[in-house]
Amino acid sequence: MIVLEIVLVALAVGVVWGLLRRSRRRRPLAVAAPRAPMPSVLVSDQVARPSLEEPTSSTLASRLSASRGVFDRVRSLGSATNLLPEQLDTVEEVLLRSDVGVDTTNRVLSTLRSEGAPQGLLHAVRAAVLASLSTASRELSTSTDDGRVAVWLFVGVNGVGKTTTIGKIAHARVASGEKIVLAAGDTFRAAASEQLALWGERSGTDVVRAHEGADPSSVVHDAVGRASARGYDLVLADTAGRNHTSSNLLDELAKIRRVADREPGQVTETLLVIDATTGQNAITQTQQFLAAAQVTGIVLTKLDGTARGGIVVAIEESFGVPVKLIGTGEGASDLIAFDPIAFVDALLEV
Ligand SMILES: Nc1nc2c(ncn2[C@@H]2O[C@H](COP(=O)(O)OP(=O)(O)O)[C@@H](O)[C@H]2O)c(=O)[nH]1
Ligand SMILES: [Mg+2]
Repeated sequence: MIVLEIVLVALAVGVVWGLLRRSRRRRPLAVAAPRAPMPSVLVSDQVARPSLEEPTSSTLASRLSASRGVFDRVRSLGSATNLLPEQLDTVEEVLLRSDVGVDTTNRVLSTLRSEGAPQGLLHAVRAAVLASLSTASRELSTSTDDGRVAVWLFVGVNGVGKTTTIGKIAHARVASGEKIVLAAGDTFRAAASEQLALWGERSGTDVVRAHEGADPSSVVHDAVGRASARGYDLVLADTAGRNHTSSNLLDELAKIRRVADREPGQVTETLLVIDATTGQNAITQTQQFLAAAQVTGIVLTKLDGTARGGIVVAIEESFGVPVKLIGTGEGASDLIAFDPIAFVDALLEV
């Protein structure tokens, strides 16, 4: 009897133990689902170095699709060689809508009238637009006197894309082995230097920054000192762009430039950044800055978001300052050297 009782108790204990184990084994399974997305990996990835790779296989033509769309009607005239008045009207309307400006439009039309279109209208428009673009060098210079550090200053009104452009350039140049320092010279808002610091972190670039309201010239001065001490190649200096009609801003830019150009620094480029979506307003901004800032080249941003791509032509024809870079998106690799032929073909090629 006692043996039987012991066996029964042992069996009961075994069953209860088994059930407990099963339920214990099940419990973690039950809670595993909500715990699975715990973002420990994501968090450490973000902190370390988020990937800058984007799936950008799109062509220039597709990036410029809105501007390209404006030229659809010219493209459809294609190989017409006998110029009818209504065809010239179409060309005129399309050129004006694309924002190449009145002067360029008139010149293209008079070229068409005088020379005709022996190889077809599209070919003639392409040649005339290309002839309106600058023949000045579009190289970005880093060549300095011995022992000095090249500085590129980025100027332009608020929101045009200065900080983003600096981030993109840092990304590309660091990837090709250059050593760069970013100077957070927009001290107007703390968020501006944080934005630059983020780009610095993403591309693995040193950033010199100061507190909100600090003297931007001293930030640039410190960045040049740091680059010089470490034997770096280039300083990319951000600036504030609050208001292009404010003479204070232009005075401040002149001061930053003086400081940046003092040994061991040497300003080799002053790049005016312009937002292509502002169309003819861009022309007014260009005028203001050219007068004050010794601009050596233009960066035209946001060409992906506008049908007014012709503004490139208007700017170059009006001012003779070459567009050196164009922005075609918000990603790190959406900045390319401006190539007139590739650009005009992206708009006009069938
Ligand atoms: N679509 C598009 N957006 C851009 C481009 N360049 C800059 N941006 C955006 O424009 C906004 C302002 O840029 P930011 O660099 O802060 O301008 P900043 O005030 O001149 O420094 C940001 O949202 C950028 O992502 C571009 O080429 N294409
Ligand atoms: Mg900025």
